[in-house]
Amino acid sequence: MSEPEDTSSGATTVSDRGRSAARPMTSTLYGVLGVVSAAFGVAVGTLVAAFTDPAFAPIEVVASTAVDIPPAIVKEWATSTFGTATKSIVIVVVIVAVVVLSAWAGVMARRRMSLGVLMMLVGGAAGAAAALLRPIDTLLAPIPALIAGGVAAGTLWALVRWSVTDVAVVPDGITFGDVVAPAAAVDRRGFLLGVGGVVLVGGAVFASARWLTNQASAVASRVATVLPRPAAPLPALPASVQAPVPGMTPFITPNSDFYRIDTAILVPQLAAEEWSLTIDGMVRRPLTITYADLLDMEMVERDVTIMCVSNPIGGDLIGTARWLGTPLMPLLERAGIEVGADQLLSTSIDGWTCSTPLDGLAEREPLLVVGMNGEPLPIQHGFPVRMVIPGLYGFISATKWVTSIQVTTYAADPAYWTVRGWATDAPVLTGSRIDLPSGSLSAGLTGIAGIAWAMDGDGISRVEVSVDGGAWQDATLADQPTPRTWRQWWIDWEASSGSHVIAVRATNGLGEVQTSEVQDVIPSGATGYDTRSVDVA
Ligand SMILES: Nc1nc2c(c(=O)[nH]1)N[C@H]1C(S)=C(S)[C@@H](COP(=O)(O)O)O[C@H]1N2
Ligand SMILES: [Mo]
Repeated sequence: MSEPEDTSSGATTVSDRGRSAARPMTSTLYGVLGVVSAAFGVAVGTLVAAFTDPAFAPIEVVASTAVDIPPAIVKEWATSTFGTATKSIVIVVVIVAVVVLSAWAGVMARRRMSLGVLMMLVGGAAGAAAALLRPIDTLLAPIPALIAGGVAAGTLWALVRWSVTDVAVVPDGITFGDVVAPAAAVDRRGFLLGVGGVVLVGGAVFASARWLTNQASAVASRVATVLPRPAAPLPALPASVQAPVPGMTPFITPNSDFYRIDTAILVPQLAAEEWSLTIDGMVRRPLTITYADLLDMEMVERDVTIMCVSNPIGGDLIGTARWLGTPLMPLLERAGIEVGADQLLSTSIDGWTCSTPLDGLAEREPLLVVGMNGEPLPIQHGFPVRMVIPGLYGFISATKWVTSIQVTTYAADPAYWTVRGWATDAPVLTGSRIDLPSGSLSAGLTGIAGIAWAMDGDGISRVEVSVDGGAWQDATLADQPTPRTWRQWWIDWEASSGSHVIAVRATNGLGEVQTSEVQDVIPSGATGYDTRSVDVA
């Protein structure tokens, strides 16, 4: 197939077209290919190391050995000069060395492909040698560096093949008509697609490696965490908190069944040793504490029910746990809140923000929590540290993976959900839910049972049930260890065959009856009675 002739100018020739399209494949471009190939190899090696031991990642392992090799005197000088930054500085030096050497390998590939490829392999072997010098002797140690070298060599070979085409090149300064020897020219498409593709895939590979490594360290850190005992441990809960109806929801929600709500696509992975919390903003003495500092503070246990504002009527975005943590108020007092502030803006490691009203905060006894039902916080519930504030919906109180608390104003710093139309002041509304009966039912005596809550209304004082629109009857209340947890209730019911509708309503400790007015979850929580239709056989 012949290309369509450009007829706009009689002077245009095929050589002219070649002249304008072809650029020489310069040493610089070869250098770029070398660097891109090496970076890709390092990314793959780092991912491989993430599955074995992140300490064997190619850059890490060379830097670690480099730190160990110099005589003590140099090391001492470096540490006193750079302090704890020594390791990071060595890592930067190693990265610079890899860039320079791989650019050189790329340039060598211009002369002879095998030379560039060989240099990449030698680089990998050097990394492997550094790995073998590590005190941890396992044959897995050199593997990431060897793979990195192999991948870099293969990538260089492929990239050069895609980037180079054998078109005659007219070097600058030579006018048309001179005799030009064919030389390597850039295949622009091949070069850009090749480099672009490798950079994209390499970036994704490296990001996955980093994520896996952090995950491993958060998991390891959680396993290694030993929680302190509270000064005054809570007694075990009496059986009387549980409604004695078979199949009833457990009073304490097991961690594995606890609802999870957050905006995180990947659950943040934060090791306790890497965690710190800063309290600043409108305070007289900003402060930062570490996990060890936190564990040294007064530890208390509290049974608290937390709930999501998005919980629909009858929904299950509510759960009760025995939390272990330290009271937040003493820390805020230490920082010294200035007049004029009206909210705490807490931020998680992944940048989610949460507004908590300062008004009435102290009475709620807010906690910085480290333990949940006798274990370190599960990672998805906020390990290493989260907030729990009784009586406020989670979106304005329960920041997981919390790393910063800024004392500020609503006007200055609106939070994540505030700018999306949700309320700033959202105490938990008194509510109730029917849990039983569930599933198929045959006529006879059975139990109706459920939960009711008023964490912001001094607990539950009464629960009433109505069947088929009949009179409200008082349900029996299970014990409630504190007004800050839900309360279970039950009632006997002689079920006759046919269809029935059950409704429930609760009264809080202040004597206020739950509202029957139906309202959606946005902006400050759903209202209305929970009802359940049952078919009795
Ligand atoms: N970092 C972070 N913390 C967060 C959220 C979030 O999106 N990110 N969501 C909040 C909301 S809306 C609720 S209801 C609770 C839920 O806590 P849980 O997942 O432990 O049940 O966490 C709160 N803490
Ligand atoms: Mo929520």
